[in-house]
Amino acid sequence: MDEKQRGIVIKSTGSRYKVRLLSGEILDCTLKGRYRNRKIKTTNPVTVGDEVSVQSKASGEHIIAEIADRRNYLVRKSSKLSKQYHLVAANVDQIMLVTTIVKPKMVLGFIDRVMVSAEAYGIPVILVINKFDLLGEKHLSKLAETVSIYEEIGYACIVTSTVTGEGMEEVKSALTKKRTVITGQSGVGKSTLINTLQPGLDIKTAEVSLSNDKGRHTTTFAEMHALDFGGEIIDTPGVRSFGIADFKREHLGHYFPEMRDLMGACKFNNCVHVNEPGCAVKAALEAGDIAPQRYFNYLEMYENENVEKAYK
Ligand SMILES: Nc1nc2c(ncn2[C@@H]2O[C@H](COP(=O)(O)OP(=O)(O)OP(=O)(O)O)[C@@H](O)[C@H]2O)c(=O)[nH]1
Ligand SMILES: [Mg+2]
Ligand SMILES: [Zn+2]
Repeated sequence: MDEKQRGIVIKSTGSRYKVRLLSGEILDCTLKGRYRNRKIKTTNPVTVGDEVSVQSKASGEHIIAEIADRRNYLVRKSSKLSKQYHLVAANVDQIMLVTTIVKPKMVLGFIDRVMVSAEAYGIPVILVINKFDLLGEKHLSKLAETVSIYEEIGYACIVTSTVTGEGMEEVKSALTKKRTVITGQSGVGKSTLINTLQPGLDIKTAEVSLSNDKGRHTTTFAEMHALDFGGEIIDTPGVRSFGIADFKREHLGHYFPEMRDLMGACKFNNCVHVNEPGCAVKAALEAGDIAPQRYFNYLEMYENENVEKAYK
């Protein structure tokens, strides 16, 4: 008789999936028939973090037979123009967003786009600014400004270096007993951070190319790794941002905590904080209580009716 066991997807490479059973055993699985997501159109039906049940055939084949409802998930557009989404990960407790001031250079608006998606899905974000060892005097004000903007509105920020070990204890305690998906542009050091936290994994990493200051998409598939100090982390390929499957620009202000806090204070209850008179958000901006660059990025996302900018 076929045996059915519950487990969690820890890697997906297109048509093959690695599933970790409750016992800890890891099985190589395929998917039963053509499985589709009911709620959103996605190019991949199953993603890392999915809870599944696996049928093991007498022949030795293992087949994913069911996928449990997701508590949350992150998507990105599968290509620049397509309306289809690619599931990045599911059932996570938090997002660790890794950025750098240099190598690669911080991309304007990148942090905010990821944070807006995370807010839309109700997933907490920890901001990590890596490669502290590379920062000279002239970069320190940018670092301080970034940390202060995001701490002010309630995000935890950790400054790290995998070279000097700066911030690594803080990262460890933020990850303990949680399932975290790590994200950020290619080359910021996501895989290196995981290798530093969990020696022995030996995840492949690669240098940021000198000519264009960009990473090379060294990680090509998302994969979940168990952490000895408790918790698990999902390494993902570099992205520019996530999407929101049912994005309505009228809701954008709800995804900026500092604007959400002012909800109800604007003269019009459907104020979108662009040109309306009596707007509390614009008043807060003028009073210096909202960071100009946050508001600028809000406008940019609002005007483009999209959170997800084309990424390379
Ligand atoms: N100087 C310095 N270099 C670092 C640090 N962390 C990582 N690196 C280097 O940055 C380069 C890119 O690191 P990866 O870990 O491959 O970057 P990634 O974010 O996983 O990139 P993708 O897999 O392409 O998304 C490697 O050469 C690392 O050695 C750091 O704190 N300081
Ligand atoms: Mg990587
Ligand atoms: Zn307003």
